[in-house]
Amino acid sequence: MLAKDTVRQFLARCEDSVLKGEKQLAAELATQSLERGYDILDIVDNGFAVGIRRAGDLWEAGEYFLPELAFSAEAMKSAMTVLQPALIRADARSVSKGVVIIGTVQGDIHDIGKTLVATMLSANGYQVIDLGSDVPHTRFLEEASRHDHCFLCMSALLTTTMANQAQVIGLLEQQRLRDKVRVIVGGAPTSEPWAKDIGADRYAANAVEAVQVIDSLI
Ligand code: B1M
Repeated sequence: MLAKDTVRQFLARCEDSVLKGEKQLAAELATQSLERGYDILDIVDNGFAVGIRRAGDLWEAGEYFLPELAFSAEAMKSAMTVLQPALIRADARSVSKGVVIIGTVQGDIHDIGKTLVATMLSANGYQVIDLGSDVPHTRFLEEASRHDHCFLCMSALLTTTMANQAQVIGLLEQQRLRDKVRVIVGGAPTSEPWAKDIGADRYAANAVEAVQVIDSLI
């Protein structure tokens, strides 16, 4: 019981460090979570990520200004930088299960969730080619054309950029690449029906689901 309370308090501190945009503290807490042997995914999902989402809610409510949201994002990223190598080490497989190309679509610079998905896929034995954020459609196509078979994961966090996922799929079809690429879409405004509408192979709601979905497509 005491241990549970301690973890809960620790998660609250992680959340708070991101909410308040305390970059150094977030990195320190991430380091401590490794030293204490906590479940890293739990720390990310139920600690740091809660903080960044709350910051977004405050921004939407007009209580935070954009610089405050940006500070929160910086704090989240500093924690992720500490945790990423451990996430990969935690579950790394020696043989690649396949190539995954991942990126956030054009016009969209949100990269925290995409990077978490990329990290989890690497940790689960995929060779991940991370194209970053604000990725031009042609860049996805260029990379896909280099591989015999691959998975393409597109992230979109804005309702104004999610349509770019559909455009990339259209271009894959036009260039006759669609048959050798399995397309999985994700990001907060996207959904299972959206994936069906635009002709994606699957939708994944989060990083863990992305691994499960791609495993099921092999
Ligand atoms: Co922005 N932003 N933002 N933002 N931001 C949102 C998305 C918003 C919902 C905030 C809000 O209004 N509450 C809103 C979008 C509204 C809408 O479209 N309907 C918004 C807006 C409007 C904007 C700007 C337009 C603001 C402005 O300039 N006026 C601007 C856009 C700039 C641009 O992209 N062109 C902007 C800017 C920013 C910051 C730079 C300040 C910063 C981004 C920093 C960065 O990423 N480097 C930021 C942030 C931090 C957010 C919120 C608060 C948090 C996003 C995040 O990192 N979440 C966000 C509000 C929110 O999400 N509640 C918001 C944590 C992350 C772990 O979760 O990204 O959801 P998430 O990823 C999850 C799943 O979605 C899924 O798995 C991940 C892990 O579990 N997933 C995938 C994601 N990608 C996947 C790909 C897959 C599978 C699963 O492939 C198969």
